[in-house]
Amino acid sequence: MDIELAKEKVKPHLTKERYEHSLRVAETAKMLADRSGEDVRKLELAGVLHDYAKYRPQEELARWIKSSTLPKDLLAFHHELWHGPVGALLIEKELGIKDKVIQGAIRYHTTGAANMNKFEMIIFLADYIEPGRSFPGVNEVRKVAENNLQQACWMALSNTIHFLVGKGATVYPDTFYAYNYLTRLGY
Ligand code: DGI
Ligand code: FE
Ligand code: FE
Ligand code: FE
Repeated sequence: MDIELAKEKVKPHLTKERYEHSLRVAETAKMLADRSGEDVRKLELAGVLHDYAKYRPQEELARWIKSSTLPKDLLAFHHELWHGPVGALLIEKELGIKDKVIQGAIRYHTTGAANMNKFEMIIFLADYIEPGRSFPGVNEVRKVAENNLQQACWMALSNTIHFLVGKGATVYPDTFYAYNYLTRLGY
């Protein structure tokens, strides 16, 4: 799909702020792609599309999880985690985008996953470090992301786990798997 068409398709589903965030994620992903060898056009598309399902009603998101092959354990965790996996499904059903690489990156953009590929790491990180973000520690992640995607992902995952545990929230297993995987690699 052409990038301008993707923007048109996404826009009515998002708030103005969320749409602008999505454009910044796309730009940041392009920047991170520089020396990665990844397909820049595809990364831009994934960035534009990554929050496609963000504002679907909770009941609709839950229905898609129940009626698809998506993991049912998602339903026992915070509904904020549902828009990635469901978004990956809906861009195929509603927009006809069947690209498994784009779908994988959208699916895991919130939780992360063990053994993420470079494309998935770039979208995961772009969502975390786009210029509109101001999490504590985000500047350190921005700096590291310029040279080391795996280390930057490890930092983002570690920050998020600390943040969630700090407020007594649950942490989805994929977030731990992603963290553990990169920790074992030495990051
Ligand atoms: O959709 P966005 O707001 O752009 O960002 P996102 O899809 O990364 O959502 C992130 C939020 O999800 C963040 O505030 C933390 C929250 N969250 C809740 N449970 C978990 C979680 N994030 C991760 N990685 N793992 C969880 O288990
Ligand atoms: Fe998101
Ligand atoms: Fe994120
Ligand atoms: Fe996002």
